[in-house]
Parts: sequence; C-alpha cells; structure tokens
Amino acid sequence: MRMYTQALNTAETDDRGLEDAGRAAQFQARIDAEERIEPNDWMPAAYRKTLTRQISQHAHSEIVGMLPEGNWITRAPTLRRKAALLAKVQDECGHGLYLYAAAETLGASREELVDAMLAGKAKYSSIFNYPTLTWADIGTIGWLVDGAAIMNQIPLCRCSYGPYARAMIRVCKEESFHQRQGYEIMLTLCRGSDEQKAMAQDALNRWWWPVLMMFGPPDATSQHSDTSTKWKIKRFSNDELRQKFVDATVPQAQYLGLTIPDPGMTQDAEGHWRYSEIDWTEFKQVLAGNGPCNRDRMAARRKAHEEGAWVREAAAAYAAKRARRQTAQAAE
Ligand code: FAQ
Repeated sequence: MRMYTQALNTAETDDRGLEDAGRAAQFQARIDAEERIEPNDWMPAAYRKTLTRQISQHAHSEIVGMLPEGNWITRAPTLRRKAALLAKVQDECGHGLYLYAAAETLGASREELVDAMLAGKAKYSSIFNYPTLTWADIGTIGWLVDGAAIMNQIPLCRCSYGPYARAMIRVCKEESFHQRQGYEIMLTLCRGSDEQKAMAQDALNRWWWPVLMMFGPPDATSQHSDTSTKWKIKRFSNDELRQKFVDATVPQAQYLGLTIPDPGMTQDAEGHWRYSEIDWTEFKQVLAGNGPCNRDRMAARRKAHEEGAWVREAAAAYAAKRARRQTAQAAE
C-alpha cells in the first residue's frame, strides 16, 4: 500500500537525467545552509537510496525489537511492570510505523520494504539477535539498548531529511521514558536480594558488548559515514556516539553498584572512559545471520506477516470500498 506517496514526485520523474552538477551543488548548498529537504524537493538518487536504506532498517529494528521484550510480557513480576512493558512494546511498534511512513515519502512502498527484510536483504539492528533470559534483561534493554538508541537518535532529530527528523522527535521522547523504566527496574533489582543483584550483573555482562556494537562499525570501516555526514544525515560518527554513550553510562552503572565487564577500562585526562577492543568478529557473525537468535527472529516475523495477510487484505478492500463510495457521493 502506497499510502504516503500518491501525491509525491516519483524517483523516475525527479531524478531522470537531472542529476547534473548544478543541481547537486544547489542541493549541497541547501544542506550546508541547514535547510530541510522535503519529499518533493529534488535530491540526488544516492541521497534517496541511503535514506531509504537507513530509515527502513531503522523501522525493521523497531518491529523486530518488539520480540525480545514481548517474550516477557506474560511473565512480568507485577501488574505495574506488566502495564509499563506492554506500553513500551506498543510504543516500539508505533515507532516502526512512523518510520515506514517516513521511508514511503522517498518513493518506496511499505510492501517492498518489508519484503526486503523478510527476504534477508535489508538489515535490522544486531542487538535484537540476543536472547532475554531473565527479568533483568528487560531492565538492561531499557537502560542500555534504549539508552544507546537515544544517544544515536537525538542527533537524528536534526537530520537533513524533514520527515525522518520530525519522526525522531516523538520517538526520542518515548525512548527516554523507556530508558527510565529500564533503569528503575535495575535500581530495584540492585537494591533487592543478593540473587536479584547477581541477576542484574549477569544481564549487564551479557548485554554490554552487543550494546556497544549497536553504534555500527568503527569509523575507519564505516562505508556510509562520509556521504551521510556530508549530507547531514549523520551529525556524529559511530565512534563519537559510542564514546558519548560509554561516558554517560559508566556513572549510571556505578550508582547501581554494578561492574562493567571490561577490566581494561580507564578514564583519560579529559574524563573519557576508554574501553577495550570490541570483538568485531562477533558483530560480523551476527550481521551474517549467525547470532544467537537471528533464525528465531526471522521465523517469528515471517509467521506474523503470513498470519496478518488477511488483515492487510481486509484493510485494502475496505479502503477501496470507501474510495468508491466517496467518488459516487461526489458525483451526486
Ligand atoms: N546492526 O557504514 P555504516 C531501536 C550496517 S534502536 C546491524 O556505519 P550507517 C530502538 C549498516 O546498516 C536500533 N547492521 O552504516 C529500540 C551498513 O550495512 P548496509 C535501530 C548494522 O548507516 C529499543 C553496514 O553495517 N537504530 O530500534 C549495525 O552509516 C528497544 C556499514 O555500517 C537505528 O537504526 C548494527 N548495529 O551507520 C527498539 C538508528 N551498524 O545498510 C526496540 C538509525 C551498522 O550497507 C526495543 N541508523 N550496520 O547493508 C543509524 O543511525 C545508522 O544506520 C547506523 C549505521 C549508525 C546504525
């Protein structure tokens, strides 16, 4: 369903043979002047392509990201925890929907974007390929995964592409609630029994390194960073955001009385926490589909997509019926 693209210029009409040096220079001048690019504005085909890639992968991450936490909704320890977790998981679904809508303004249909993910051609965040073994994992996801997401997404509120930047504003507000609910779960566990504190430490041990990988490969090997920085899609590099996240998180772990599983970590003269080498082989393995839960996640999404086919068909049939009725009424 091409809900948002009907009134927009298509890639064929606005990119056709017009990508000359003059237009590209004008486009870059608009970016440099901090102007927002909107769906009907001329844009280089590569800008459209990289944004469609990033926004759709971001959307897939939100949707696949519902699975690890969804696994704990029926097992949350109290009614209050259950209500908050349910609301958080629903928020993630909403984020996926705003992001698909933002990607559609670039001319791709929702169907083709989702199909690319289900076919394994489009990525989603590596972090959602790890299992949630205990209740402390739910606290850790809110604290660290949402914490990392906020660090990455606050600058995206100033991204050069209008629909993406605007979607990020609401997403970030909701993520900050998620981060606090996660931290509060951790605080409760850390102030609880020895077993509860050990459970919190174990979750931190398992999630720390995968969370650092969320920010993407090191700058030296990040293939899209140069162009995305030039186009002000990215305002900070992968390593810069990773460092900001580590610096913000160390005092939070200290307050909880938890130990970050990196004995080599030291604070430099400027106050930055220097962490040890990340195991990029693990990251590559997860991206290649060999993480602990990749197969389960893809199977769950394919099943949900197949089981939801009748809902999409019913919605499309109803939309067609309404459109026919409106045309008939307009003709009266
Ligand atoms: N996982 O050249 P770069 C959330 C890929 S938060 C998988 O550096 P770029 C909230 C990258 O796509 C998580 N793939 O790429 C939530 C590229 O491959 P490609 C989602 C990764 O785009 C919380 C290749 O590696 N957030 O969902 C990862 O300049 C709790 C080379 O990398 C976003 O998507 C990774 N970690 O920078 C939900 C934020 N890192 O596309 C539920 C928006 C890199 O050529 C529960 N995205 N790759 O096949 C971004 O800011 C950027 O895309 C980066 C990567 C920073 C992720």
